[in-house]
Amino acid sequence: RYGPMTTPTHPLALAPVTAPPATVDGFVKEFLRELNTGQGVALSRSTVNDQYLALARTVRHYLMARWLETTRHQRETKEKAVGYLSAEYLLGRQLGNALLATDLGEIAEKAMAACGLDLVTLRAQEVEPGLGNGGLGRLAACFVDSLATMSIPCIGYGIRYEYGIFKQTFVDGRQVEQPDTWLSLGEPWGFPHPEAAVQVDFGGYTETYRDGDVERTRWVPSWNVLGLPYNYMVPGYQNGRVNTLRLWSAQATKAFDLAIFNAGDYAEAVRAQTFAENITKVLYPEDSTPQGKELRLQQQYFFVACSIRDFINQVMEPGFDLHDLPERVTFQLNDTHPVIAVPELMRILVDEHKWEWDEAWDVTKRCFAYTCHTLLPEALEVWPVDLLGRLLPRHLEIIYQINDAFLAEVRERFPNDELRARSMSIVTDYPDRSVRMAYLATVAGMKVNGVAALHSQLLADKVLPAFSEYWPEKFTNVTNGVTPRRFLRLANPWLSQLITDALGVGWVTDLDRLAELEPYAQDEDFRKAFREAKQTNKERLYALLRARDGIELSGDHLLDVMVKRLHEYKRQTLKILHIVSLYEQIIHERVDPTTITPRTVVFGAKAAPGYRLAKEIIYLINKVGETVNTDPRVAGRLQIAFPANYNVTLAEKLIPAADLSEQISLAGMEASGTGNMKFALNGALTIGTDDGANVEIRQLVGDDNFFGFGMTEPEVAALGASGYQPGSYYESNPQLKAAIDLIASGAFSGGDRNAFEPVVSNLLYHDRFMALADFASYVDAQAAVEAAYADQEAWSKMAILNVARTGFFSSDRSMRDYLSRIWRA
Ligand code: 73E
Repeated sequence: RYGPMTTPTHPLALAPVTAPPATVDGFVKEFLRELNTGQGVALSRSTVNDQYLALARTVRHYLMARWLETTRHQRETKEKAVGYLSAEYLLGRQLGNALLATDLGEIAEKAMAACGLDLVTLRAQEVEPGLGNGGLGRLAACFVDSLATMSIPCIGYGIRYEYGIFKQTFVDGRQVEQPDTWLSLGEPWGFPHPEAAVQVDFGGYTETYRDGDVERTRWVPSWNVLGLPYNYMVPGYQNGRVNTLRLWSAQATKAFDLAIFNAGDYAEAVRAQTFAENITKVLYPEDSTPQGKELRLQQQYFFVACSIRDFINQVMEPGFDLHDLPERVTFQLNDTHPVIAVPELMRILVDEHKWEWDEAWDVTKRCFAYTCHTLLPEALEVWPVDLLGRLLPRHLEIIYQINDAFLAEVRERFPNDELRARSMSIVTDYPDRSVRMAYLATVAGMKVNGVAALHSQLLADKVLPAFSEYWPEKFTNVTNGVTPRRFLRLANPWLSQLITDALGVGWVTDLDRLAELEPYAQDEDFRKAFREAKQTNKERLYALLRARDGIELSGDHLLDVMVKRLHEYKRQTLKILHIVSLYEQIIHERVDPTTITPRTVVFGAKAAPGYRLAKEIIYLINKVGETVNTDPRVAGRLQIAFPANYNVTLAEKLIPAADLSEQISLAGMEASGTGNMKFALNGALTIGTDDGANVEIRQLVGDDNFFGFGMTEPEVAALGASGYQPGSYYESNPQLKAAIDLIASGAFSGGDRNAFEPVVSNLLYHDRFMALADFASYVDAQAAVEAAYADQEAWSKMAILNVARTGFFSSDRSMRDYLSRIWRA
């Protein structure tokens, strides 16, 4: 279909590709050429979208030589690569990052101005690729950024969803989801490579056959689809390297529709086509709680089958021995979503390459490592055997065989301990016969890591205790990180300039150097400049919220921000209880309003569309906001903003403006958090529990520069074991009672006492995440925040120390840890 690959014969074709001249004139020329011959419009008749697309393609040209060179170098040196397997990449906008990576920001700005255009407006035209839900997907995006910046060979593999995370709107305070049509105005960053398409099989049955004197198994699938790869550039920061992110899109195969066509049923053939393409149609909008849907398993197998095949195709040159695969790649499994890759590689080696089982297992085990991102039991993926057998019958057999061999080993090491063997079985019978994907990943992976120190400890002790006892050296920690390019240098140009003035530019790729800011905390002029940068960020945010959401914020307030997915364990309810309590105290004249620190609270949160209680909590926040914001009794003291559709683009404006970062999950529930790191790096102080990476943030910045509160994980466990009674906290704490009573009174719902019944009764009678138990401690910590904020000089010192002491949370450091603890292990 595509014709054979040819060898170039013209001498010009053999010269390396070069970038256009990095001058304003050179840039203008490229831009106009893209606009005229690429987009097919004259500048005078072009729309902002035309201009954005032409600009994106222009910047692409400057990266292209580096990309081709990186790829060529990789092919020739055959260095070991990281194959990052992730069902989600929450990339955020690409243009700004590409301009930063090429250092073309100023040139582009001048070039656009020379054309009568505004770079900021063109950048705002980009629809961010929201191919992830939250932290897990954003982490993958930070990691590939860091690997490119550190010149480490990596290919990121994932799914090119046609619809990313839904667009959130509010109608009468309730969340309404709209499809995310990110591709509809044209998408200039993806390069389709139909010549590298891969066929993926599903369904059917298995059968045995004789091959000489060995009996073998083969899979006879009943349907298939085609995986079409799109390559995306992952530019390193000003280092000449561009790695590749390869996202797969499903298409119908010829084989699939031909039979039906031949039968003369045109309509059926078209239906079949739609069926195939459904696989990559939409991102599942569940964060932390996967729903065991068949289509989701199809997505998972689809992208890993494409990716494993693709990687093998790339290394399979004449003379390459597949036994050396572990010397060429580690496939890092980003949670259990790609774990079906394990039986897939086994199937390729045993069924297709006809290896012995043990030989294949030895290679497979050395190819994979597993990162776990959760502790919530309901988040641990489990696939019913029925479903697996129907969709992937051969893989199910292979999983059984892996399990049998593994359990035989366990029984040999621990004879007469059947309970232990059963507790470690990959296949469970309760409540239904199903496969525990985390167990499969643990058995197959050479390493298993959690994402923060506390999380890795709890993972080993509580989620996988039998395994960590069995293979203590297999378990390790890599604390998450965030890319300083996007979340400091790009998102916060004013603070970045301050840091650069103090330290030079090296910090962008060496974030430990932020430690050198420490003495500046004592410098009055620096503190003043720091506060001015924060103020500028607040004004930028208020202008954006006015234009984007029609939200009017005013005043010189403490900016208190809680942005993250809406989930009970993250406890947005605790935050709203605190707000309601402040409000209640003012309107009932329990406090003198002039003694309260003026505060603006900003929420950002999407709820999974099927998560009922989470949506009720959104409704409550919006209704409390409506009431508080229009009540003259609290005017100038308290205001609430809940801009809809929190995403990476909004985060980049919100985080740099924040004074206070809310990280208030119940201890032992948030695996790590990464927003917490972004806020601290941007000079917000944290009010937080001893959970996830908060623990490490607090250790690094010091107790004096952190507002800690709440139960510790062992205290949570003890309270749970003793029988938690939320009602007793309500009864015994008048402030808490008054807040809950005010919500239940209809004060925020025009007198309707039932409006918040689901939230209120959940808190009073269930409160799985113990918000009521931590309420008193939270209120005390908030009082400490107010006291500290009253002394602006002291607050600035604390904020600067937060910046200076959190360089550890660069995702570059996370990558060094993966390299030393896992990928070279
Ligand atoms: O604590 C975060 C963590 O910072 C955790 O909840 C999140 O991963 C972040 C990065 O390590 C996470 N997401 C999911 N599980 N853990 C998840 C589960 C199923 C579907 C989508 C996302």
